Amino acid sequence: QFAKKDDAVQYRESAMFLMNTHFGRVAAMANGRVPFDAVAAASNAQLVAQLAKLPWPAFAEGFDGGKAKDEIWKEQAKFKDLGAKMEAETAKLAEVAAGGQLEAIKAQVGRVGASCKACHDDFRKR
Ligand code: ASC
Repeated sequence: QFAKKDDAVQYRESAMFLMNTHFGRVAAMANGRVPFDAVAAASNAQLVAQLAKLPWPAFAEGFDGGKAKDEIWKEQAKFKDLGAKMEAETAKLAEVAAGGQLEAIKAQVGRVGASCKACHDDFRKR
């Protein structure tokens, strides 16, 4: 899938950049920074959930670089578990956002953010 290491790094960074962009749109509504728009929240949350599936092949053995800590490849079980949790929380966000209830979206935005942070705390260089 990746011709060279740099392609894998660029791919996963691109996927996470897009996740940040679309999650940010939902989070802005959850935080009250922009008015709640249920259709926009649902479509952006759906994108986040789809994008969350993308980064993993780009973290295969040998694709060190970017802000990735070596711990990713030394603590594979933990990394995969945190990644799977993030994916599950984003899937839940898409489901909740489809329901259109702002209070539920707020709660789930918090869980998604915490799942991003949990992995970054241990596996992303500062
Ligand atoms: C984002 C982003 C993260 C998370 C995290 C939440 O938009 O890029 O890594 O939210 O900051 O705590």
